[in-house]
Amino acid sequence: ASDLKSVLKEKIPEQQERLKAIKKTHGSKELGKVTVDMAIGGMRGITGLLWETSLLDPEEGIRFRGYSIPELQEKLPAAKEGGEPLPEGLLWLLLTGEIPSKEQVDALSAELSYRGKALPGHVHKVLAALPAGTHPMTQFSTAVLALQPESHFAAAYQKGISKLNYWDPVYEDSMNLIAKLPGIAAAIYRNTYKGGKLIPHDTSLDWAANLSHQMGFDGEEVYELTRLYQTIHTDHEGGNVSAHATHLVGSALSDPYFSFSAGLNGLAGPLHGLANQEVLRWLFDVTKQIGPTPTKDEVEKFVWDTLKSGKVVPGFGHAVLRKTDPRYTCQREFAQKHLPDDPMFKLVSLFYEVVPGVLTEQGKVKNPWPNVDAHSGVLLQYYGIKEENFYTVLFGVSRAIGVLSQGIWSRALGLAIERPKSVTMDVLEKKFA
Ligand code: AMX
Repeated sequence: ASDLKSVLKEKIPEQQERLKAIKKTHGSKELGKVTVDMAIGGMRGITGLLWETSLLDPEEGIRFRGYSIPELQEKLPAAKEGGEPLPEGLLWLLLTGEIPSKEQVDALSAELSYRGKALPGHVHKVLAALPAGTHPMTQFSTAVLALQPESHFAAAYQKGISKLNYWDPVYEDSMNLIAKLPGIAAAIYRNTYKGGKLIPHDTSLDWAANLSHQMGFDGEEVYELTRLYQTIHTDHEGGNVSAHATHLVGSALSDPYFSFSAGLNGLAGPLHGLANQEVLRWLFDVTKQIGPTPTKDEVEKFVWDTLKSGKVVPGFGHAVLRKTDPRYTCQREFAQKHLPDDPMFKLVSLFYEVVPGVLTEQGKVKNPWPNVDAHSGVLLQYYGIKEENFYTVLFGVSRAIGVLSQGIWSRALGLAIERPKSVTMDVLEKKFA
């Protein structure tokens, strides 16, 4: 068998056995301890989730099924010789643990193209009914939820599907949803910024190029950026807000439409996915206040002013990472290759020189280095995607690939409904009195 679903299906029994064996031999062993600080501090440092598709190392950054970003750029099939990876290849890898061949990726591109061809008419009506000025992330989450009536899983559950087969309709829903996201995102973009004139899906293009094309941006370079962008934003292990929200809601056996819509609502927060929008606004503030080519000293003062006014420096810091995000680094390399003289790229580079020193001197942050969101907006600007409050939608399209892949595995592995214990302040005071 060489289609994705068959390859995945073959892998499920061995992984079920593997988990059973881990539970049997290690089930009662301790993974760590929980302190009061952890309960108060966003559960930081608690290891309490199973997430197969990716793993984050604080120093090295993300690995997808064991592969770093530079390894993926080398190993995953590209649209053209030596080009950026196709996100369809990463989807294959996340679901199966195997690097696909170019033929397998091409077949998956064609399958997604087929599944994603048409958006149901009512989704357009739902979007049109929202008031003008509705944030693109609100539109995005609403559109995903509007697709929920198509859920195969919800229908199968109503008919009484056995838990052994949950993964199958969850797979169908996830693939249908991933396939439709470029069309949804592009419709939101065209409605919000381009007068509502939609551009039809092009069946000759891969999934990411179709996203760019339907938004109105054509050309091999912007397609390459979209492929890279859509590959690197997919997954960042299980505890970040969008992944965890998707996982949590899915654990109640809410279908992929419900659970991914929940993940998007979390991604819309300024401390998480909305940071890419905030970075751009912040860069514009600098150029507005100081001019297009600020000096190092001026930037340093601007960063201090941001901190002193009680705001965060967007695009810097991370809950788990302790080094420069490799997702930042690969975008920087893309910029060095394709837009080395762009003034906005130079400004971002200047911030890379200045901000870590200031944050270190301030002495509060655990990680002074830039994350993925510090760089993405500047690349999009360069290719004409100027509307920064749309950026988190592009992040969300990519995030679907990671969190829905894990969602399929969560059902295949029979993971439990999430229900951690909470306490009151009263309990804490009495317990340690
Ligand atoms: N600017 C200013 N202060 C910051 C900061 C930043 N970039 N990053 C952390 N801090 C502050 C925290 O607010 C906290 O202050 P407090 O003690 O007064 O509450 C203190 O430093 C310690 O925080 P931390 O342990 O280093 O970080 P965290 O795990 O609590 O938070 C994160 C992580 C990402 C929310 C935080 O670094 C931040 O707000 N960064 C800016 C927003 C951003 O870029 N978010 C995107 C992250 C990547 C993503 O999810 N897409």
